[in-house]
Amino acid sequence: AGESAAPAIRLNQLGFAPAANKLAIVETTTAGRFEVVREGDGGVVLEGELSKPAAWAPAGRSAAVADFGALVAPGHYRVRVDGLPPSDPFPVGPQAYAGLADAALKAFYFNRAGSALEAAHAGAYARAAGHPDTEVEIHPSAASANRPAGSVISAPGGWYDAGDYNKYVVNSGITMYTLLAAWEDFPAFFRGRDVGIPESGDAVPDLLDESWWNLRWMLEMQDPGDGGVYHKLTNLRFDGMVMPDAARDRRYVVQKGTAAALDFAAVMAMASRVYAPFEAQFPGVPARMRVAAERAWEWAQADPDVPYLQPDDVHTGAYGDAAFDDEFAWAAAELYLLTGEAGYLRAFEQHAQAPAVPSWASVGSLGWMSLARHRDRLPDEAARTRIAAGIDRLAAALAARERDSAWRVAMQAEDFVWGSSAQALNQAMVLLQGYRLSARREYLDAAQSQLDYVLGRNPLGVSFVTGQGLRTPMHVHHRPSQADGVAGPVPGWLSGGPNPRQQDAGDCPVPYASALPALSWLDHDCSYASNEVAINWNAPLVYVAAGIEALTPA
Ligand code: G3I
Ligand code: 9MR
Repeated sequence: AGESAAPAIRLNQLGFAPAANKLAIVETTTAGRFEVVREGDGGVVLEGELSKPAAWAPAGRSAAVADFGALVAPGHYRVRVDGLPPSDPFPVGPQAYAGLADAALKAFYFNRAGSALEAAHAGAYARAAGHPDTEVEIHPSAASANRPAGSVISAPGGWYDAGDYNKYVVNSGITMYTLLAAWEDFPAFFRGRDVGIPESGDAVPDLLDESWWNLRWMLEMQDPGDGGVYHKLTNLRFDGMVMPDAARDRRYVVQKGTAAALDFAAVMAMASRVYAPFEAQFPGVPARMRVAAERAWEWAQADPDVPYLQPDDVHTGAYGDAAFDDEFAWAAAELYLLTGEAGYLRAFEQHAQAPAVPSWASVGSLGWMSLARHRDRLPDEAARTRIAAGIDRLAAALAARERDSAWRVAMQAEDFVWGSSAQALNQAMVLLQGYRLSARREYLDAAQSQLDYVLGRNPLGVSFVTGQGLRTPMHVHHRPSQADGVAGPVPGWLSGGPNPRQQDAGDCPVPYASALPALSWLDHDCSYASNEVAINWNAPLVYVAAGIEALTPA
């Protein structure tokens, strides 16, 4: 169903839980009525008035809202409006997004570096191992007294970052936060899941087994000599569009930097806390993570302003960032929660800015969210109030934007950046944080609305997750998906989404159909700027799918 035309009535292609808010968007300029009909006998189960049509700048189109939240009976339905083709059929029923959360987590397994994927777990996507990374060269930019340029280290495992085969510490930062936060916020959901990875069925939830695959790689990215952390493990140039085992270029660790050290410190401090109850399965690991976090923090105290500067001979992803207050704030927050030392809380207060929707380069709000989650460990009521209020302000602003937009989404033109689908989901994560703190139903509904956007209630009528929905991306920029000889893409991956900058236009043989922010998407494997996949984009998909599943009332 990948290429069929999108209908004028758009909705979440996976449907809804019975108690969820339920919206459809009708592309129309005229007011009118809508009805919801049962699949099968066509019986009308609900009628209502469309909202007054309004424009939405990112799509340059007018739309009206059909609100059918009153429909709670499980079943299969369509939305109908006179003069338009009916919507796709959609289900209402329990466990609406449990399978989505599983698939989104399973995608990380499919991107494991240094591991064969066996058919028992990977099915049609079974493949040989690639990139063992047991002999990785120290790039001249990363040389130190104990590890001179050209010497060799071992840093196996981890996930491929995205559609490429390199491994980047900074992008692993927000990714690990989001996955471990999903565990901390929704343990009951994840405790019961079996996503079919080699470790499924052991004493550790699959979410934490899969996360360990990347954490154990990250630990090797720290120089034992000085505690500094390499920015990335990479080829000098991107691999061709081949399977992992056919990609044999030499691998390097490149330049230590402040962002890598602090993201690493934050992740290891958080992971030390999260894995502590699993000491029996990971003996010695929480303590090792704590030491690693403290050493990286100390490195950054001594080198507080070392941006990543891409060496001339390195041409892979940069993940360059020159502002470190947010990384300091996040790492300080996690280290405070791990150690209880007041100095870290002072450091958080010194560096923290008002929370913003997070991204790989903007991680300050991750510290706010961790402190809010563990606010019982804050020293006093004033601190607890301040942290909760900071998150609530951002959630309230996003909910107001969602409420006031014609497409009922907080996304505005400037949110359509490289990875806009994840921007929508990170907005949803903030809304869910706000909901957890205040139980304001409008925050949960707005988060649902953001997920609806990603799953098809958008001007393209596409569910941006491979294999999840009726019209999904078929040609993501993802080397295994392109090279494996299987017709469909590897499932469970979030496409980056519309990005009007179109930085890949020169590499694409076909033009984008539109330059409008919300329409600037190309389902072609050339399109790394709008149709790549990435671990930091899939992580909020895991978080939001599980969170809405867990938080929507039964
Ligand atoms: O910093 C400017 C900001 O000031 C401005 O407001 C904004 C407006 O669009 O642009 C900002 O810079 C953008 C930057 O991301 C930060 O969001 C750049 O235009 C944009 O080109 C850049 O895109 C990054 C892209 O790599 C190219 O470097 C993406 O965020 C990042 O997700 C992506 O990551 C790649 C890795 O490099 C390699 N692996 C695949 C991965 C996913 O495509
Ligand atoms: O495949 C690469 C993708 O993972 C990156 O996100 C993207 C931007 O850095 O670059 C892709 O590689 C392309 C390169 O930048 C330009 N020549 C074509 C490469 C493959 O499409």
